[in-house]
Amino acid sequence: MTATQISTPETPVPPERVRLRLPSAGLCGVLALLAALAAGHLVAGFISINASPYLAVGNGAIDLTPVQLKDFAVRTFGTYDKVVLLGGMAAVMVVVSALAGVVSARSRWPGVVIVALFGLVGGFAVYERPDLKTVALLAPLASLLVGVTVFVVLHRLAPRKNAVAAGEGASRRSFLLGGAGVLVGAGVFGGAGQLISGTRDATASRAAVGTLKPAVAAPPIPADADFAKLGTPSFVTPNAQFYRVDTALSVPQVRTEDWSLRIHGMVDREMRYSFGDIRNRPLTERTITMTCVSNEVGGTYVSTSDFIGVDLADLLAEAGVRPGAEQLFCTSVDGWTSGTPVAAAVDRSRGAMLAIGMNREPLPLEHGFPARLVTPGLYGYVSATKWVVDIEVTTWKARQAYWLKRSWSEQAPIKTESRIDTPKGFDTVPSGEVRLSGIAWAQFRGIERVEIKVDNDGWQPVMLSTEVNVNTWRMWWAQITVKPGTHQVFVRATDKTGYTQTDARAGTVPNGATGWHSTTFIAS
Ligand SMILES: Nc1nc2c(c(=O)[nH]1)N[C@H]1C(S)=C(S)[C@@H](COP(=O)(O)O)O[C@H]1N2
Ligand SMILES: [Mo]
Repeated sequence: MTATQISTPETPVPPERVRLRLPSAGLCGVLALLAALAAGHLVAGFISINASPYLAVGNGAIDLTPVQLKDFAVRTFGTYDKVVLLGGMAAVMVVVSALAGVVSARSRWPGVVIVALFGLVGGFAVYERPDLKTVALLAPLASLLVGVTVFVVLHRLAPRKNAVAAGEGASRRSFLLGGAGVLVGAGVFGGAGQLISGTRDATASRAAVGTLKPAVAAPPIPADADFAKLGTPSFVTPNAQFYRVDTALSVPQVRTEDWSLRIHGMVDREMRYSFGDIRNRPLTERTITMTCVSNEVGGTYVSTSDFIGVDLADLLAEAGVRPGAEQLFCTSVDGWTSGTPVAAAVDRSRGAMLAIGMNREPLPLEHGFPARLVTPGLYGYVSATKWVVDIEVTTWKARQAYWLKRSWSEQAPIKTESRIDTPKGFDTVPSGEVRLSGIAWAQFRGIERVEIKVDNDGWQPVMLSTEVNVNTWRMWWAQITVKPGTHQVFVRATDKTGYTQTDARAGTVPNGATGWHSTTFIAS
């Protein structure tokens, strides 16, 4: 005991004297939150990083977010939508926990209750995840216990308002020391959780698969299949640039040895395939352009890859699809589901695949390693389950897939679309001859014609690239002559069924955007 502490009055202190200073009270809340999150993250490192209450709450928030808001987030922040979500959540949590501390200035109980509630929300979010077992609840439990304990301890250490000046110094010192300890501990334990989960990831498993050689290779892409020199995308999208859309906050980590695909439901024989079973079959390679239903007119959620895998129709034939079956209810390891029409999946002319590779490499982890579905001509949410582990052959009535429950359509053929890539909006180009370029797609029908309309002129056809196949995009270019000033160009495509894109604007919900893309540029 130091002399200063002995001099603290022993007489009961009036209530206003024991109040915490508000900044320290707020700090108690925030530090308890950090400690709780770190403890949960550490325990989750040993089970599954998705059991981390922070990620589980984020994933839960994604599933609960109204469809318009989610669509807005995907369109606005693109692949960063998840960073924005996690950052936003962190901000909200810090504010709420600081408030929890502040309202506990007099008594620790409000804060204890709020911190415990945080833990329960985390526990509920973990409990709700289809990919986690009951042991995963240990992570939010650790969060709850550590959060409450840290809060109580710091609350006891925190300097009191109006405390006798002599006692205050010591108290503030031990509080700051305790706080710093919590901060360092949270960093160390949270980081350890991240590292430990990293040792369980699928990177090594993917590397072990090695280069994939198809038995039936896709025809080589002709040199004039794109106009990349004029500003279109390259015909085949490099894996690292392939658009990514999914609801998974942390990329599911599935090692090949842990993966299998079950096909069951309205089938004659239930089938189960291991990764080896698939990989050792003769593999087929197909060049396919995928598109997301959330792609706005002029958007970038469209990419092309040489997918390697096996015919989905072969696997379904081995299982023996029974009459009356309508959809493949496909489940990802993270619980996400899609409903693919059986008719599209068994149509060999369409060529739906269980893919294990993109551009001769195993699937990148974020694109579904070890295996995913790809169904040409249908938007990804009904056709392209990543990390797929289960296919239940069933009816539309019996099962409702993830996005179907959230107001998107059951049937989702990709709409005929076109886009202008150059000039970009508000580019300035020399007047006179101007080159325009872009892309068009109408998967499984094929592009017949692309036209542009400059200012008030009529529609004029453009040059199309060599067609690779009807399931891929086609590039276009045109040369026009313009006077100095501002010009607006529209583009529209016609597919091989004779359908020409409508100018009627429709949003992405429920089954894909419509309308003509346009660009406005300045000729100087
Ligand atoms: N497991 C899982 N698979 C999924 C999704 C998802 O959220 N989870 N999103 C789908 C959607 S909406 C699209 S457009 C495609 C995108 O595939 P990509 O990320 O490889 O481009 O994946 C589909 N498969
Ligand atoms: Mo999508």
